[in-house]
Amino acid sequence: MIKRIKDIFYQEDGRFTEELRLKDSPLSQAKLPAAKLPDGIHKMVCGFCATGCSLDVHIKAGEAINVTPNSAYPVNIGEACPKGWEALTPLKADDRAVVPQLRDAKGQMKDVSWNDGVWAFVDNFKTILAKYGPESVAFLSTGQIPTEEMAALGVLAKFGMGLIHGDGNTRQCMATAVTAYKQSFGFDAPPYTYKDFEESDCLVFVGANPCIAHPIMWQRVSMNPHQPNIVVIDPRKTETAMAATHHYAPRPKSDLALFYGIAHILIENQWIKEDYINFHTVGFDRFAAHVKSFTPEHTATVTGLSVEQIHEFASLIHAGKRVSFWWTMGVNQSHEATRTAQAMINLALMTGNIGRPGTGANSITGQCNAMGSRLYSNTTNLLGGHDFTNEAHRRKIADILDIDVARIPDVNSWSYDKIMEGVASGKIKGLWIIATNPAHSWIGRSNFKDVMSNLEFCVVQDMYTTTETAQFADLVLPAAGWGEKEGTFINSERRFGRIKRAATPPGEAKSDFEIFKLIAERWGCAEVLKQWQQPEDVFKSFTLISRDQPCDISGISDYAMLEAAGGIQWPFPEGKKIVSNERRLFADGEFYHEDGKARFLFEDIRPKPEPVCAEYPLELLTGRGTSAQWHTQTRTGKSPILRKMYPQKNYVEINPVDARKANIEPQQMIVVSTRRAKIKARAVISPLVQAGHIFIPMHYPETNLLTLPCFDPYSRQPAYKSCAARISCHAYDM
Ligand SMILES: Nc1nc2c(c(=O)[nH]1)N[C@H]1C(S)=C(S)[C@@H](COP(=O)(O)OP(=O)(O)OC[C@H]3O[C@@H](n4cnc5c(=O)[nH]c(N)nc54)[C@H](O)[C@@H]3O)O[C@H]1N2
Ligand SMILES: Nc1nc2c(c(=O)[nH]1)N[C@H]1C(S)=C(S)[C@@H](COP(=O)(O)OP(=O)(O)OC[C@H]3O[C@@H](n4cnc5c(=O)[nH]c(N)nc54)[C@H](O)[C@@H]3O)O[C@H]1N2
Ligand code: SF4
Ligand SMILES: [Mo]
Repeated sequence: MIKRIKDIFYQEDGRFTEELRLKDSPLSQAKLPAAKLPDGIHKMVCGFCATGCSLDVHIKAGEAINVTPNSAYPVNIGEACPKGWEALTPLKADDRAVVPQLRDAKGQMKDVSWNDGVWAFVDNFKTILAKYGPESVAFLSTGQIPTEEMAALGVLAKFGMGLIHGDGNTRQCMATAVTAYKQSFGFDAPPYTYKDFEESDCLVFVGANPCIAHPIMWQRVSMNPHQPNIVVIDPRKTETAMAATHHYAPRPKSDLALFYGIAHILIENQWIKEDYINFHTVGFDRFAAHVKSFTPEHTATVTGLSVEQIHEFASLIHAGKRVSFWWTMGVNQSHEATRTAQAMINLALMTGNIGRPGTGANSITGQCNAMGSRLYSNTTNLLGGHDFTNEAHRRKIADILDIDVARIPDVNSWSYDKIMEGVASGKIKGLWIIATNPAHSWIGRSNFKDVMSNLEFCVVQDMYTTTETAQFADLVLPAAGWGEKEGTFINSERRFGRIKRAATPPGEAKSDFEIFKLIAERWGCAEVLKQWQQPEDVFKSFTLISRDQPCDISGISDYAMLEAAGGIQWPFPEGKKIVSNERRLFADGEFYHEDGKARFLFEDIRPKPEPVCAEYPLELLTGRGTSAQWHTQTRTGKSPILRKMYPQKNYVEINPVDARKANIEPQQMIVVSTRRAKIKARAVISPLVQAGHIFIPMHYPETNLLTLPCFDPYSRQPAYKSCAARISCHAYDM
C-alpha cells in the first residue's frame, strides 16, 4: 500500500498542521472567471482523437449546451464521429474532481483547499528530492492537454523544480514514429496532409483500423474520386479490412519481413525510381543487399501469406502512380517497431512516393495532441524539437524564456518504462501523473500495485476522482477538461487548431495551466513561467522557439490568425503567405539531415519476445474496440448514448476453430490467461480473428494484466500487440 504522507504534515488527529495553512496564495484563491464566450456558436477542435475535427459548440446563457460538427473546416467538412457529438457529456459527470483531495494519516482521502493541496505537493516532493536527489521525483504526462499546458508543465518540472525524468503516454503511442522519422528524415516530421487520402490511387494501411479509430479520416478516404486500391495489412479482418479492396492478413509481427520481401520484388523487377534514390537518399545499396535473401518464398514462409499475395501486393505498389503508406499501432506497438516503420519509409523512398500529392510514409497519430507532446512537452526533446544535450539549443531556449541556462538539464529523461522500473526499484520515490491513467493502460501491469507501493508520494492530476490511477494517489488535483480551457492542439497532419473555454469547470477545478502556475509560485520558481500569464503567451513563445526549426511557426502571429485561417499546419515561417490550407512536406526532395538526404535504415529480423507454445498456444492481440470507446473510458464511459454503442463488459474474440477445440460456446464466460495473469471474459466467436489468435479490446481494465512488458529497443514503445495466451471454459482455471 501507499505509505502515508510524512507525519510532519498532520497533527495527531490526522488534520493538517497550522503551519501549512500559512499565507494564502493569490493564485490559489483566484476564482475562475465565468465562461467568457458570448452566446452563439464557437468553433474548436475535438478533444479525443488526432484527426482534429472542428466542432461548433453552441453557447446559451454563458454555458455550452450542444455540439455539432463544423462544415467549413478543412479537416472534417461537416462530419464528426460519436465521441465528437458527445464531447460535452463527460464534463458533467458526477465523479468530476471538484476540490483537491489529500490522503490523511489514516489513509482516507480528505477534501482540502488548493492552498493546502499545493503545499502538500511542494513539501512532499521537496523533501523527497532533498533526501534522494534530483532523479527521485518524476512526472508522467499526456497527449491530451493543450500544447501550451504541456510546455508549462515541462518548463516548470525541468527548469523550475529541477526534475530530470518525465515522459508521456505518447511513449505508448507515438514513440516509434518519432524515432523512425528522426532517424530516416532527420526530424520527427509526418509528411502528409489529409488531402492525400483523396489524391492517392493506392492507399496501404498497415496495423491501422481507421474505420474505428479515425472515422473521419476514413470519410476522407471514401471521398477519393480515383477508385483507388486500398490495401489493409492486419492479422484481423477489421472494419477497415472489410472496406478495403485488398486485405492481407499476415502473422502478427511479420510485417518487417513482408516489407523486406516487397522491397526485394520491387528491386528485382527494377520497379524503383533510381533518380530519386540517387539524388535524395543515402544507403540504398546496402539496403538492396540486405533484402536479397527475402525472396517471395522465404517471405511467404515467415508471414503466412501466399507467394501470389506477396507478388500481388508488390504489383499494386508498382501500378500506383500515387501510393501512400499509412500506419498506426499495429506497427508502432511492436518489439521491432522502429525498423518496421522504416521499412515502409524505405518503400516510399525507393518508389519516389513521397513529397507528391497522394503519397508518403505516413504515421497516423492517436490522441488529440500527441503531436503537441512530440514537439513541446519538454520530455524527450527540449522545447520545439530541440535537443537537451546540445549547448546551443539550451542557450536558445534559455534566452527566449529569459532564464539561467544552468536550469536546463543537459541530459535526456528516462523513458516511461525506465521511470516505471525506477519506481519498482525504489529509485523514484515521488510520481506526478497528469492526464493519463496508467493503472489501466500501462503494459503488463499485473504487479502495478506492488510497484506503486514503493512511492512515498503520488500526485494524480485528473478530471475525475474515480480513475484507476487516482486510487493510488496521495493527492488528487482537480483539473478542468477539454471545453473548459484555452489553448491549441496539433493534429495528425501538423495542423495547429484552437480549443476554447466554453464551459465553467466544476467546483474549484482549475485548468492544468493554472495548476502549473500555482505550483510554480509555491515551489519558489515562478520566474521560469514569468513570461506566460495566459496560454496565448505560451503560444507566442512557440513562434520564437520554433524559428529555424523544421517546425517553424514564426509566421503565425496569434490565436486570431490561427482561427481565421481554419488552423495552420507547420511549418509556417515568417513572411510566408497562406497559399493552401493543405500542405505536405518534402515536395523539394530535401530532408532534414545535414546533407538533405533521407536514410535507408534496416536490420535483421528479431525473434518474437513471447512466441506461442504448447501451454500458451494462442497469440493475443489488443487494440480499439468501437468508435464510441476512448481508451480507459474515463470520459466516454460517462455518456449514456455512447454506452449503448459498445459492450459494457470485457470480451474476447475467438476464431470458431479455436472455440470448438476448447468447447467454448458463444457468449460463454471463459478464462483467458497469459504467463502474467488470468482474467474472465465473455467469448465472442468470430471468423474475423484468425485461428490461433484472440483479440481483446484495450478499453477494459483487465486487458493489460495479460500483456507482456516488452519494448522496441530504439523507441522504447511498449509492444502491446502480441503475447502468448490460453483460453479455457473451466472456471477452475481461474
Ligand atoms: N474509438 C477510438 N478511437 C481512437 C482511440 C480510442 O481509444 N478509441 N485511440 C486513439 C489513439 S491514442 C490511437 S494511438 C489510435 C490507434 O489507432 P489504431 O492503431 O488504428 O488502432 P488499434 O486497434 O490499436 O490497432 C490497429 C490494428 O493493428 C492490428 N495489429 C495488431 N498486431 C499487428 C501486427 O503485427 N501487424 C499488423 N499489420 N497489424 C497488427 C490490430 O489487429 C488492429 O486492428 O486510435 C485513436 N483513436
Ligand atoms: N493493451 C493495450 N493497451 C494500450 C493500448 C493498446 O493498443 N493495447 N494503447 C495505448 C495507447 S496508444 C495509448 S495513447 C494509451 C492511453 O492510455 P491513457 O492515457 O491512460 O488513457 P486515457 O483514458 O485517455 O487517460 C487519460 C486520462 O486523462 C484524464 N484527462 C482528460 N482530459 C484531461 C485534462 O484536460 N487534464 C487532466 N489533468 N486530465 C485529463 C482522463 O480523465 C483520464 O484519466 O493506452 C495504451 N494502452
Ligand atoms: S474523428 Fe476524432 S477528432 Fe473527429 S469527432 Fe471523432 S474523436 Fe473527435
Ligand atoms: Mo495512442
